[in-house]
Amino acid sequence: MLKHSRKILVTCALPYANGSIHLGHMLEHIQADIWVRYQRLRDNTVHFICSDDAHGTAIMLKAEKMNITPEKMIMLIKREHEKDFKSFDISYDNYHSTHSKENYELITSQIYPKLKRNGYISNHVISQAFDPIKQFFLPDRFLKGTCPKCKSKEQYGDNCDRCGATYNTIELIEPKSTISGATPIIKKSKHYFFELPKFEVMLKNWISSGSLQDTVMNKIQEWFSSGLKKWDISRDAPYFGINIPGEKNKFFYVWLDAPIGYISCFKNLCNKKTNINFDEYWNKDSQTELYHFIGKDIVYFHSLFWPAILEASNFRKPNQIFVHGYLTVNGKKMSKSKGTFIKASTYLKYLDPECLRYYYASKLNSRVEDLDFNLEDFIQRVNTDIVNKIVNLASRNASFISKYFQSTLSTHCIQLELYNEFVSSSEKISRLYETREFTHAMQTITTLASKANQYINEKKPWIMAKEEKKKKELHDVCSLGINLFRILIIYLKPVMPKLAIRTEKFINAKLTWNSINNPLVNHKIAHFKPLFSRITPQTAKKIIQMSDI
Ligand code: NOT
Ligand code: ZN
Repeated sequence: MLKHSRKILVTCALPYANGSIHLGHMLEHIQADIWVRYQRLRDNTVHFICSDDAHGTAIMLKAEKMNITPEKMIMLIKREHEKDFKSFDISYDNYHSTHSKENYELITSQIYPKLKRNGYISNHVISQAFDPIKQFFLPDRFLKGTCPKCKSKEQYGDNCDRCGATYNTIELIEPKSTISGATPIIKKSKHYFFELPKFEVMLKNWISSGSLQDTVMNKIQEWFSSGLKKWDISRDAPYFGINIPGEKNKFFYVWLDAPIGYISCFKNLCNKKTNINFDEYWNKDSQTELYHFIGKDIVYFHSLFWPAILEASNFRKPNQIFVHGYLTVNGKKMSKSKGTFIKASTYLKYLDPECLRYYYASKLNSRVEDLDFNLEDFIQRVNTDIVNKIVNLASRNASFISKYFQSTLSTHCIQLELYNEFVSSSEKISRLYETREFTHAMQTITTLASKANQYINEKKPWIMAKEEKKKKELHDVCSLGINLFRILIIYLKPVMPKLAIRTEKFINAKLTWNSINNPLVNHKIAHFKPLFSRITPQTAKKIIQMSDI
């Protein structure tokens, strides 16, 4: 029976264009890429997209500090981001920027006019902290002062790290601008608001359709019980962003144009390729699937604002939001001063990207849990699982096949029960990939690898090779070993695409999911070359030593 192939659009959160990609970002992009590659391996159609998030005050200030225009800075950073993602084999079909023609047009001539027309935009004059030296309104993160509740010092403008209180910037005691050090003055200005409370019923329905993980649902219930509030979507000049139509000195808040970047990136992809239909993916009644991979810090934007904006402007909503936890390094929060802030490019100087892909896969599940990159554990896990268990299975059998049997596998497959056990695990492994239980999927694969090795240990081909009358059995045993190895690499292909390519060359056959049912018989393989290198602790340590460069 022919199964209908699914049509899926997948995104990662858009990285800010003001800094380098680090191992924390990579957790999300690798998680999504594994899921995407799995879907492709199962013959589903996937469009996997991302962009740089290029607007906002932080980007404007960073460019000013670097003494270049924001346009120039975001261009340089985008180039660097794309290079890092490519090096880690993140298989984006398109990588765009929110500072783009498509994004500008979508927001100014489609989405915003629709929001206005449908009565979802209002404006009010509000009072805000203003930096009298820099002459601009201060975002919460650029204000520090004493918490109005617990009186602890050095707290940000919107919430207190110490007691958890949230408050309005103007309530902060003895506030100071973190940019100029000046005491801010309070100034009035007109702001535009999106009427989020009008979407409460729709959002509750959307959430009850299974779009969120359980822990995320609980958080959202809290937000519902404290009441949805109107969302301030405008910012005053100077601001690096998209000008609000009909206003000279007002811009859309970056958090409005960033998610719209998901749509505009896809639009840009459709403009480049003729065979993708934009409406099929974004129309209100779209039958295709849409998933966003994000970190737990930006759940509010994706589970409340974003679906509401989509509903209000007549687009489809996501099927699910896949939220992951934070990355810690050797048990600590990533921090530049503690040597735990590891840039993607630093890692790449010393280590194979597939080691990180495997390590993350071996620890990721579908829950919103933090994941620790522990250097010792990383070295051990990769060396034990990939080198000792999996790749070793190929090398220990391949030498006999090439030495005695002209590199050709035997004409039939022995031990069908063992082979079939490998085949029948495909259902379980599929389900685990589909539900993002990668840690379980990797355990299932390595358990199979151990079984295969145990079988070879029992058969002892190195002893059989010494007896002429055992040659036939030697041929069969080693051929089975290679066939089992082949299945393992098919299962690992979403996680380790480069290892899979090298294996295809060695085995001289394409590794497809459907091919596992038929063992390779009477099939010529290539001469074995080492497929994967062991990690040496000295090299691995360098990524910590060099972490802040
Ligand atoms: N640049 C943001 C961040 O937290 C993510 C933006 C994701 C896009 O790194 N948007 N939405 N919604
Ligand atoms: Zn406090």
